[in-house]
Amino acid sequence: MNLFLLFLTLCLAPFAAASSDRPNILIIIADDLGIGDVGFSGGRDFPTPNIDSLARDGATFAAGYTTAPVCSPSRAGYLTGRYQQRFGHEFNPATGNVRQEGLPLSETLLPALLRHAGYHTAIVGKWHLGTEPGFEPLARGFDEQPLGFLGGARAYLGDIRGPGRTLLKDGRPTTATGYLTDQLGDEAAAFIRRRAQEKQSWFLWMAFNASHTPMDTTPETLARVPASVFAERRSLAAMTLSLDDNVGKLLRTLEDTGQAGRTLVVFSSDNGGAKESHASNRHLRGAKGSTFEGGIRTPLALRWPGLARPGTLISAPTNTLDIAATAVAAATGTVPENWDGRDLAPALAGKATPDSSRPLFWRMGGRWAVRAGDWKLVGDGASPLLINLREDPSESIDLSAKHPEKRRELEALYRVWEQTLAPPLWDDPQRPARRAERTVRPIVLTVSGAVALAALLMGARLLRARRLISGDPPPDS
Ligand SMILES: [Ca+2]
Repeated sequence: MNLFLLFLTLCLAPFAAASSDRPNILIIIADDLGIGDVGFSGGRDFPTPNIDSLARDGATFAAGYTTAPVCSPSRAGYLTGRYQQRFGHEFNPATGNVRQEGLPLSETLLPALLRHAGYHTAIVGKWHLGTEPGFEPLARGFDEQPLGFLGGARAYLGDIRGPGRTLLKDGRPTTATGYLTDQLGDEAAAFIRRRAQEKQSWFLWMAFNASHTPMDTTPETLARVPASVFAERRSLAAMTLSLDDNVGKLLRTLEDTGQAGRTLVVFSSDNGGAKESHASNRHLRGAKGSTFEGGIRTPLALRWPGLARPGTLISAPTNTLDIAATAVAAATGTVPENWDGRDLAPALAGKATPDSSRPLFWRMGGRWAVRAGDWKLVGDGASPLLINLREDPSESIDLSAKHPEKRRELEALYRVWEQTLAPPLWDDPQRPARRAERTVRPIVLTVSGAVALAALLMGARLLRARRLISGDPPPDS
């Protein structure tokens, strides 16, 4: 136990015996969904009534953000309440069947803090924060793992096994019995039912891998996709219908067991919608992997009976670090000093107005951004762009020349923040591909280059086709 936890244990000892006066906390995190894939944040082409009910019965965030445009660093930030670059977790871990260390052991995670505050803690679903001994969920503050896997991607059909992919129950291999999203939902619902018998408050990190690739669906959900959804997006729609069904399963279980009124429920994605899965970021520029809005904005809703009135709208830019801070404050009454988020409870209760000008930051290698108020400086290409998001939500007009003082101001904010960060602990596993993207363009100008590129693309298509046939998921991302 590190010194911080020891200190916390001593401080929170009086609360540990009975925590039923504090809300249960259910954090639902979806994978690679954009704001156009969920009804409450503007999705229109297929219904998500259960997810939308959280927004209707609670609060929505007009500018909800993740802290990274890809899976693992986003989750590292969410679960530590700190910008993940502060401890070097800037990139995804290595891709494929590689065992790798993950979220540094120096960091104390939200479940560990909640457990020390007397909560019973559980994880269902995707981890993606390390597969080596000592880095798994049960070593990082979770009391139980009803069902999950350690990697960043996994097939939804079939009993696929391998490092990061084998389904686990409390760290031990177990069997896939059906469509993965349904099996995860069933195990989470069973957990909620079990905990209804106990006085102790609980925390569940419900990490669906839907709707990350591979785009596995069932005939039943595909048949429910409206005819108007275009062909390439139908698998994403079916997977998201299943996700919504299973969110509904959890919400009904809360109702049926009398726990809905004392459970804080949050829904978000882990990064913006992915192009390859035909997710939708609506009018936003960019997609998963980018620090333009399409890579970092998320549908974000929170239901907190007795605190947030139905239909509450928070306009101030808000990120998942704030959600983590709100959760830990709900359980312990305070937010750790070294956390970056703010407790949203006063704003949700209508007792305070969040500071809209507070700067938010992003960095993933050469891709970075800072937002303060309506202004954003984004470096995701050759030259940083100065954007006014109120006037230009699609980030198409660079105002650097028109407002050089604003550009200097944002750049200075960013540089100061960057001084507080640690060097990345590992390299970007996607970097060789990105380097290839950059170097391949001039080759297209020559005949031999065109032939080489065609061969490369054909090889990639064949590899992808083989993966789809074999049910082998693509590299973690
Ligand atoms: Ca993701």
